Amino acid sequence: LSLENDLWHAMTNNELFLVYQPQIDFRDGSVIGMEALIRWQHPKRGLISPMEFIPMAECNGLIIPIGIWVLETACKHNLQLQKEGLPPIRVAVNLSARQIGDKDFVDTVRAVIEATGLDPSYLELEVTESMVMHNVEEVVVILNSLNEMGIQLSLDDFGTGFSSLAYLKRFPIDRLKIDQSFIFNCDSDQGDAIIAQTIIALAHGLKIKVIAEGIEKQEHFSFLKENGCDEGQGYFISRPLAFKDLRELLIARL
Ligand code: G
Ligand code: G
Ligand code: MN
Ligand code: NA
Repeated sequence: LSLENDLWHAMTNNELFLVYQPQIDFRDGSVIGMEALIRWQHPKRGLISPMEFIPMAECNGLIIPIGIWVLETACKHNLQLQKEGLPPIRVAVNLSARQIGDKDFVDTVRAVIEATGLDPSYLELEVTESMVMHNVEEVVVILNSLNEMGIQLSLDDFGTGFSSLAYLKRFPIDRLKIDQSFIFNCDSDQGDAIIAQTIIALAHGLKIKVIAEGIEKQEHFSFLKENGCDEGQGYFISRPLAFKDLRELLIARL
């Protein structure tokens, strides 16, 4: 009867699926990446948000097999696009704390890369400040291994956690993701505008890329483009899409 019990069967029953939100390059508007976002189509309760079941999976350990499934599915889908001759793009996968903390994590990622055959530079892993600020020394070793494999790393929800800026230069991070809470009013609130501009300057000072999320309207888009943000995603550009719709969007943009 419980949702948690149902989650044990969700993967084997094919109730989990991924949607993909396109990410664009501000210089020319081209799609250069996509973020994989998990969904659960529950047979009785309908569509369930990851906000509801990911914390549950974190708690009972199911996040480990679910996380592997997400990684495999995202890599396979991305490779499928490349095999169809579409311009190669990255796929970003969200991680949770328990995955990074799993002693087999790096080996698992390596195995998925080898099994699928995706060029690791087209895989991006998203971590949050809170995930990496625990056990900094251990996390640095793990992130360095992933970086050496050629995988890209991004720091998600940047600006909302408690990160020590001193650690930023120790992590082999390729990209900061400006949290959407700073984007919503970046065109009207002076404080949010300054924060967004400062994160862009920080990233560029560190010689890494910066992507904005939660771009919902033209004003957000224009503000970020004018302020030198490298990349962006949000409903104004595209909602997260089923894989077949994402594929059609890419073909239509050829
Ligand atoms: O897509 P959106 O609503 O609804 O996602 C809600 C939250 O769930 C976000 O914090 C997002 O990072 C997280 N999330 C989405 N997909 C995954 C996933 O595959 N793994 C993990 N760990 N978190 C995810
Ligand atoms: O925590 P993370 O940044 O991974 O989660 C991204 C979340 O933001 C997902 O729930 C995704 O569906 C949602 N999202 C994507 N684009 C927009 C947007 O333009 N506006 C809002 N409000 N949410 C968005
Ligand atoms: Mn994310
Ligand atoms: Na985020």
